[in-house]
Amino acid sequence: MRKTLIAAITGRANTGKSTLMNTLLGVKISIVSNKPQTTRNNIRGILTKGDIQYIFLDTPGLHKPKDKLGSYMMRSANSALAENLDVIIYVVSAGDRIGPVEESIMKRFSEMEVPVVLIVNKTDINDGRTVGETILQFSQKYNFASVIPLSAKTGKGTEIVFEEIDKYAIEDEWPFPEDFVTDSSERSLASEMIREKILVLTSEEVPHGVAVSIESFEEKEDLISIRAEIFCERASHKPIIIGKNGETLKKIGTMAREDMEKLFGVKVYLDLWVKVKENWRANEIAVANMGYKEEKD
Ligand SMILES: Nc1nc2c(ncn2[C@@H]2O[C@H](COP(=O)(O)OP(=O)(O)O)[C@@H](O)[C@H]2O)c(=O)[nH]1
Ligand SMILES: [Mg+2]
Repeated sequence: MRKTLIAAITGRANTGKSTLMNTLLGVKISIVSNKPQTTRNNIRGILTKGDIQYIFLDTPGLHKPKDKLGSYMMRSANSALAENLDVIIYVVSAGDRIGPVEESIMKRFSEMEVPVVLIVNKTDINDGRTVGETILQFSQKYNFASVIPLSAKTGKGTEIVFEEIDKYAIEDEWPFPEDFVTDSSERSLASEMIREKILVLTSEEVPHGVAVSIESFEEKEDLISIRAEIFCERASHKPIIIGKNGETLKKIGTMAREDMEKLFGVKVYLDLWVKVKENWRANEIAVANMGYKEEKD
């Protein structure tokens, strides 16, 4: 008997939602960085294990949007909660306090008829007391279906997530083939891998103003040849991304290529170009042109 389980992963920025999804899947499809607002789109991670096909929705962190890109991200995060979910996975970091973002999300949960599992993440860098206090605080505010302390980064405790969510799976045909890990296109995965390296290797406003566009993606027998353009929102950001003697751009390319080769299982040739598109994040049309637009069937 085949079952499916649709789970949205939600919570504020930087709590480890994408890390958790990658760990649960056993493969990295969603990018991770120590900067808030790394994830811009909802990303579906798919895992077929035993008789269950899990569909995890990784979402942008909930925050107060400051520009058109931020508004798009919040619409994505909110639309995930409007889907036909079997369970919600709410991720907080151990030590987090309940602020307005948490208040409003828990209020939203109370208006939905979906079980919510609370994940208290980052147990590897917090002591038991901090973890305990976080559990206590959040449990007093909302009646969670279960509470799981774990480390998404080390994987410790993550197997319990399956034990807790499996019971919400419903009898259904699997929507995706058994070996699918995501329904994101290879192009969009490639562009995300590049963006992740820029997030990791540059700082302050530079990475937040970056978008990556895949200009060509050619699959040859045992090689994928990719040409990508990196758009930054200020002329002054361009030399930062390129770096002294082109070293930063070279590093971005090498690291992104290694990730792609792991994910695609073939050699990748990557050609990167840096361009400037002033203030694109503030402009609705530019944001949509960068690929951040609502999916329409
Ligand atoms: N120490 C520790 N760091 C974590 C853990 N999970 C995520 N992180 C880090 O927290 C930061 C944000 O992670 P990310 O998955 O991008 O968070 P998201 O914004 O909620 O998707 C990154 O630097 C991760 O490496 C964890 O369990 N332990
Ligand atoms: Mg994320």
